Amino acid sequence: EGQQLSEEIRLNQVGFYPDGPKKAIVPGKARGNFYITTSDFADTLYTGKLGEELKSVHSSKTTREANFSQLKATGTYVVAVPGLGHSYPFEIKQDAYQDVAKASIKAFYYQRVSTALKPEHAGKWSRLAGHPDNKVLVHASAASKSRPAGTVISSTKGWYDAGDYNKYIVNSGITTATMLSVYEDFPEYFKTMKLQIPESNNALPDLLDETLWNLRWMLTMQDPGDGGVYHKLTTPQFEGMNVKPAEARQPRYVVKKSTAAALDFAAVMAQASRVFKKYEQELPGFSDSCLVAAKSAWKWAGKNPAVLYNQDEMNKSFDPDVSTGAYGDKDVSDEFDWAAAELYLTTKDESYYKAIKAIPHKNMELPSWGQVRLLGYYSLARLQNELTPVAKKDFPKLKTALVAFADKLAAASQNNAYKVPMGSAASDFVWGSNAVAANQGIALVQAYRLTKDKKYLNNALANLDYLLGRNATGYSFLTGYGDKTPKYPHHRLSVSDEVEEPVPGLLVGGPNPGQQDGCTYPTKIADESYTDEECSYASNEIAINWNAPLVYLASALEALKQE
Ligand code: 9MR
Repeated sequence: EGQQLSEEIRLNQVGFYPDGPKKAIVPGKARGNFYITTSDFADTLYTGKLGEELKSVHSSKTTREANFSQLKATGTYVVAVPGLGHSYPFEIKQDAYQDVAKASIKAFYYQRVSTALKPEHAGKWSRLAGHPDNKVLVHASAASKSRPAGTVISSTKGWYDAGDYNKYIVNSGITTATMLSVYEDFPEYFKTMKLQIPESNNALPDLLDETLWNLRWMLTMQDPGDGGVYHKLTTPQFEGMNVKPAEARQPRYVVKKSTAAALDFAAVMAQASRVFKKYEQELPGFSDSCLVAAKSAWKWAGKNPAVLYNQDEMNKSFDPDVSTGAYGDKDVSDEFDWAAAELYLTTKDESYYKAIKAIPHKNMELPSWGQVRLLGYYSLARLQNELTPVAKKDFPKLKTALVAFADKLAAASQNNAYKVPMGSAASDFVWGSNAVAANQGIALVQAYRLTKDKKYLNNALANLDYLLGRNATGYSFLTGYGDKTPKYPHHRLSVSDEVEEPVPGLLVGGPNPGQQDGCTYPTKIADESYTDEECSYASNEIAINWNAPLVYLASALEALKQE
């Protein structure tokens, strides 16, 4: 019985750890026993009972849990449910998410700007160089005394932000910080990881080499005349979906300095200065340059504390009009706190710490490109043993707040149709909801690091299960990893090349009932509002700030699995 594939059985399509929790979610109409069999159905290794009926908070659907955590033998299996069918085959193995961790980092290499990708590194996704960005124009909105409008500057390298070809400092901020943070939290794990990138044979861990590609670009976005940082480097309009990097001809501009850009830049550069201090020999002076850049951006922000990026306003006064991504944050108080925390941790100068408004702030909000306060808290927690007296005194309160934040997430997974922290609130399903799931995972890993309570790690893992298939859509949202994965992401690199499969290792945005792209969706139900179509930039685009928290989550689970 059960020998026909049922996509209604939802589970992490990549696999499970032998000693970890293992769950599939099946429709509520199923009842009775379920079986774990070998993928040829010959042997039944485990018989379990489906759980109580669980109600979705987003639709009238109900589910039941099939818990087979007790099965620990490595192998390839299916979940079989009488009357329903069987799941995709899945593996129980050590290092279950090692490939996911590596692929999600390698995806950043595929996003590199200003360079050719060679076959020995990129395989069939090799491509010609594009967007040299060595002749970028200063947009009228960004003109300064030393750099009047039309000045040509060089601003090469960096990562393409997403499915488009532009580079945005605000979004690079959280992304690059998340990459540096996973390294700072788990340096041992990255020591030997090889990604087959051009720098794989140098002395730096590949993760840091990849991150350097973007840091080098970010540094060029600071006006040396005053320390201000351009908000973005962009074409006036998005390129067509079929334009390859090497064929793109629109002029590129650096656009308007903003407070958010200066502060995100300051935070990242302060953290980079810390991380690369150990590599003085390989990168002489780099760490110091980062700190100098961070301090002058911080000073600029102090003098210009409320320059918010408002594209419509900008277009009223300056030509040419710019219609690409805005990343227009309207509240930069969290950016001030984050930059202050990173500058404090790198310099141990308490005047930076005193610039943080309150520790902890009463609004604990999950990190996203526009909400970065917790990034600073994570760093304070990471370096808790290095705090000076003022900060040390506050730390117990901060720890309590971080753990309480994770407690809410962990509790939410208890009354959720997929038994995951993600999606308990309708507000989780924003544009880029998959990054909400991944960032919740990071918050849970942080709580685990503070308490060593496995509950947090298991809930972080549950959100990875969510991303890799245990969700209301039945997709594993990571290109190339899982059985049912996005084939048509809104991603110019994947659309414009001649390769059938999309670039691998990219996390798509995920369910978003906003449906701002006007594509055809299967439903308006929040947790199912996803469509695997090129047109769907609101649910099926990829973005560096969505990949980075997946890098963190998968790498952290791999690094911590022995504990
Ligand atoms: O991730 C961004 C999301 O939070 C916003 O709601 C959305 C609309 O402003 O923009 C998203 O960011 C896009 C950016 O503006 C341009 N590059 C692609 C990004 C991902 O869709």
